[in-house]
Amino acid sequence: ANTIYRTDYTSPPFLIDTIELDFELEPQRTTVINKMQVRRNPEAKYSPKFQLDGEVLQLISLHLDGMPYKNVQIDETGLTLYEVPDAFELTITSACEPANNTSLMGLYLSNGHFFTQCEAQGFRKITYFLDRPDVMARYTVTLRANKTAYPILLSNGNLIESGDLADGKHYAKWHDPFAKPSYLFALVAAQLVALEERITTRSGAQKLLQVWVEAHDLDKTRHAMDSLIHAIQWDEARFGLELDLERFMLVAVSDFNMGAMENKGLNIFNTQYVLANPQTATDIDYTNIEAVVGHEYFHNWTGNRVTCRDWFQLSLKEGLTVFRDQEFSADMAAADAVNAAAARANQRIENVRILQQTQFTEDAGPMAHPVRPESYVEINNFYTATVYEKGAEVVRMYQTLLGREGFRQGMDLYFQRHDGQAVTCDDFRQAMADANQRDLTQFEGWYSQLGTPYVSVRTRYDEAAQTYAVTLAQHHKPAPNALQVVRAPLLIPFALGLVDTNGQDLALQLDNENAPGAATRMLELSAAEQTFCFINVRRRPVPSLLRDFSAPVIVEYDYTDDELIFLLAHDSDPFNRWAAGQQLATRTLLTHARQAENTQLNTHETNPALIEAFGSVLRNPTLTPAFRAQVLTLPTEAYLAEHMDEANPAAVHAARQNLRVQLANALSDDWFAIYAQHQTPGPYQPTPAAMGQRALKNLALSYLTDSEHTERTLHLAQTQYDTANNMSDRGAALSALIHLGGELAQAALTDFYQRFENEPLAIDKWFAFQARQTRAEMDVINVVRTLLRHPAFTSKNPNRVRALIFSFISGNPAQFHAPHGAGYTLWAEQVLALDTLNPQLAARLARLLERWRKFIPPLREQMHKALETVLASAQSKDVREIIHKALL
Ligand code: HT7
Ligand code: ZN
Repeated sequence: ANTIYRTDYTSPPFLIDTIELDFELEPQRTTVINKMQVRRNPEAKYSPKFQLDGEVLQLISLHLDGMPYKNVQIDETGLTLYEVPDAFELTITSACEPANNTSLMGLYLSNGHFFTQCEAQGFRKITYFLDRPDVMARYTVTLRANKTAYPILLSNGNLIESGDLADGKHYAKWHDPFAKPSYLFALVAAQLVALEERITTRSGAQKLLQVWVEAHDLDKTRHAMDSLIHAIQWDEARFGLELDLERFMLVAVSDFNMGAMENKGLNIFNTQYVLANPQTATDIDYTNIEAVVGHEYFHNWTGNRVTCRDWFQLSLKEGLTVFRDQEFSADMAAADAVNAAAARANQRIENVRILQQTQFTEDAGPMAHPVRPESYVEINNFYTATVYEKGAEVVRMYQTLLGREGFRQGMDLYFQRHDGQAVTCDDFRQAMADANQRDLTQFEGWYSQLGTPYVSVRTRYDEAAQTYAVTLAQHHKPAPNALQVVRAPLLIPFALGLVDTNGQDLALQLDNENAPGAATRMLELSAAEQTFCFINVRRRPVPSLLRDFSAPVIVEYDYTDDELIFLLAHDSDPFNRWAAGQQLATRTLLTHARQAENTQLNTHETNPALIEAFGSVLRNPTLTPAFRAQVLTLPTEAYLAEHMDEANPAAVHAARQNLRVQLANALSDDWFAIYAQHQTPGPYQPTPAAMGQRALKNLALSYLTDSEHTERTLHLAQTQYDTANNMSDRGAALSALIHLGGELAQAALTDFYQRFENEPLAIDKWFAFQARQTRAEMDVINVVRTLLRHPAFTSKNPNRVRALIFSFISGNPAQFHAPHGAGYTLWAEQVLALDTLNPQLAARLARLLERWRKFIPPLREQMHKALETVLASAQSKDVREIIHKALL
């Protein structure tokens, strides 16, 4: 298949200033009349031909300046027009088949209603166009459809006309005043109702906000609306950015490949990221909705007003917008919290946990790529943790280096320079540099180099001189598959503190300074190796390294267990306190995993120091419940397997389960006490404080299911299941019952299904709970196979596929990687089944085996066979690109 290279970029030879679209919406065959004003791009190389993108379209007619035009060639990628004038009007009539579109890209049906998804290249499945982000046009869209079946007709921008037509049809005409790339086009034709609010923005303008959903979901829209209002206010306050349209709409759709889409003025959301009431949504759902609603809204400026020149620049909008949504969530949590710093730290821990689990793994595997990739076969495969999560860390580093004020000035200059343009990551970096009069040339490496950088740290205390020298050296591990060899030192902001033996931070003074300064120092590592010498250090301190995770790197430093325990107890930086606990647990777990591999794991062997350190955190009333829950949550099995030389999921599971049992039994009095103390009586509240209480209480319940107090725990779980007034508690209780097994578990599963039969998002949870169960005596692969035949399972709904299949493969590694290899057969079957139905989703599933080389030989060999099986039959370029790279 064709590989597209970043360095091959050329400006579009033609520009399209306006486009008028006229849709005759019919499920089987929708007709689209597309009238465009086209002109040569004065800044591009002359091209004798005009090529338009178009896929799976039936061309009906083509007119140039009102006359039929015949000098055209058509193939499966689009149209080529020859000998066109310098400026002209082109009218193309074509048809597409929404009812047969299972890819969920372009125009498709979900629950019988029309929706679109155009990013990245779906618009070409709707009509012929220059489907690339640097062609920005003004859209006027007329929708015609049957009024009874599709009473609501929506598109981008402002409604300018609507009315009835003959034959029971009606129409609506929309105009978007802002020029936009085709990937931001959207339409919806459906039977929906809306929650509405009117707000006044900072400049005094009136805006209409709508959250459109199916009628039975109207009671689940309040939280999304509140999140939208908060996002609008936050962007005004933090970045001076106002909503620029008269109305802003969110629409929920059940069949959707990703989380949501930022179409101009008409954001379309996976129902999972809009719908919430206490009965159906967990605390995590509430948190995610706030983040995703914020994320899509923030794209209105970072992505829509200033967009990407080409898809290699995807992180320009995604990294920046993830950073913005992370800051929004942190500010929202801090605003509501008694301890704002703790609330922020909690957010940071959550973000970094995801980065380390997903992006670090990606960056060490065959799909490793820079934040600004160099090439792709299928762009949909590059909506990755690297582009999003590492991209957000890269943006965060500007703020870390330049300060909040400096970062804001950089943002202001970026909008001043580039509003209405399609630009590059370099343009963003230049705005940051110029606004702060700082040379950021070296910072380019963060965009162009793949792989997670390592920073190894050496320290030397000189008692006589009372100095403490910290040497930082940056290096990379060899890139997988020799993907990239050229490396230059990066500019790494490295936050450091020195903790005195009494647990207090030292005021830091470098050898070239006159007086001591703050307790945390932002060192700038710009060379391969640098030494920083601190003076007036009276005792040997314990270094607190990379505070608040100031850069997306892996720190190598030989802490003793005692030092980690000390930091866990005393570090003033909550992030590093958590990180110390995780490092301590990881160390113990990896040692035990190695023992388990050799069947030497003594299940009675304890690590008393670790248990005592965790117990102290658990009992410490000065720490927030949310933070205690973070510390007591052990690293995932996937994370641990990634840290073995050769991943052995069974050994990791045995080790982790063993430590859970130890923590459960040794601290059982504490867990029972915590469980009793952290109840949240009264109506459900999705506040950070209440969420923290539930997180810790439900963690206690989960540990207790692994304790020897089975009967007592069973009683707690059953009572919680029966009396819960919210999904967090009911879900946690169900999961506890499943873990304990037996008839009560079966009864609870049946009850849960009946209770939520008409709530697809809750039924997704029902599938996921079963797929993730880890009871040793359960053959979960057979549970999954049985569930695949359940009437409520369908491969056409991505949420259902993710709930059952993805949850099993990523959430249950020990069972998925069972030695008989049946998990891999299931994987191959499902990838191939999805390959023709929904290539984008199939490729995401395919990626779950890309790290096959990392595993122990018997598993590796079976995975290899499964990959070969898929390679032999896969059709889509999406899946083929993944398998091909995995096998390289
Ligand atoms: N910008 C969007 C990315 C996206 C997408 C969304 C839905 C379906 C397919 C998609 N392909 C790409 C989502 C975002 O980052 O905000
Ligand atoms: Zn985004």
